Amino acid sequence: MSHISPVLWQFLVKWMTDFSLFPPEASKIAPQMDALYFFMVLVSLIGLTLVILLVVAFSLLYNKRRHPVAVQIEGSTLLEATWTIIPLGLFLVMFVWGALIYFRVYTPPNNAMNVYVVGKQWMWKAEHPGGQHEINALHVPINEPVQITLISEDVFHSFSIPAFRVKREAIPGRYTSVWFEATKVGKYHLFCTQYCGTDHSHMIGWVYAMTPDDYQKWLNSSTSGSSLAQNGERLFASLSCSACHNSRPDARGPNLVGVYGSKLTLTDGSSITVDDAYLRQAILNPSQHVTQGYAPIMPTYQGQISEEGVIDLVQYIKNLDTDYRLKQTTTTTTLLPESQGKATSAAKGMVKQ
Ligand code: HEC
Ligand SMILES: [Cu+2]
Repeated sequence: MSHISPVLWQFLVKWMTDFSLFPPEASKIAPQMDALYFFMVLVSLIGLTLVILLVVAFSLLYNKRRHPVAVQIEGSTLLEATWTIIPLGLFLVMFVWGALIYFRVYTPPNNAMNVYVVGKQWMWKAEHPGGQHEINALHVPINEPVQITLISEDVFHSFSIPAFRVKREAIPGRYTSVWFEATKVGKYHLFCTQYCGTDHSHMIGWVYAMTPDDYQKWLNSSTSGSSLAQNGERLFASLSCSACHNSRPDARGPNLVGVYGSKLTLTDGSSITVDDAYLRQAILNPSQHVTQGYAPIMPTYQGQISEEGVIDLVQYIKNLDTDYRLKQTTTTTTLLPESQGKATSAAKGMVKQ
């Protein structure tokens, strides 16, 4: 849209930003979304003007003084076809345009970095893969696609960053995701836009869009000492997952190396691609989908692991197909003296693969 009149566009955007009627355009999708929005406003304004003009014109042209006796007018096919086809065309343009943007917003690119965000009465907790945690704040690099994997610990929340034009529900018991690519360094509002209880209005925070260099510095300065995957590895040992999931020939559970992204065949013959949501489900509700060739002996961990813990486990299992294992084993097994034996045997089992 901006090519129509750059000056007018600049003026509009600046005016609206300064008057806080409109959030800044700070992501790649924002100008595209706004173009559609302004198109719709424009079409509505034209329609409104047309209707008002006709009302005024007709009430002057056909008032009682000029036409004391009403004349019955039969329909006009041409007229009716015109006022049907033109609006239909306009609405179809909006529909197709909107659908294209919708698919773009909700389909993260494969190379997107992932940040987990957990909503809870009444705060947003963000977790970066490196283990950096933050509350009611989210640091992201600019010019890089960022995927947010969302979940709620209690009720429905809605994760919204107006400056990026993204919004997605955080649902208890299910991962949802949204993605954006920030384009401008700055500090932007983060909201919960779903009424979620007494302190809903306090469920707000800030998004800090930084240059990749600054983001890297921030990552280094806020590290908690271990990555999500490392936390997950410790949980994997302390919850005795490794008792069944190892690569020993007599293992009672499947080997989880490389399971992420693979296609599993289930006992009912259907097949399923393993993603974050599937891993979460497999841990908390194992009897729902049982992998073919295995007995349904895995206990449920519902209520025993927090959402953050599940995220750690998911991140650990996701990374089992990389050389992460080899690099981390030594550091991690020394961190948890009480379950060192278990951790080491798990590590041995996994590394062999
Ligand atoms: C008593 C043994 C046992 C324990 C303990 C156990 N599992 Fe399992 N797990 C299994 C079996 C058997 C399957 C395959 C059958 C099924 O899908 O339920 C499985 C399936 C899975 C799957 C689905 C992937 C696949 O290849 O089928 C995941 C993910 C998983 N387990 C993770 C875990 C995690 C994480 C823990 C610890 C919190 C854990 N398991 C504890 C036995 C176990
Ligand atoms: Cu909320």
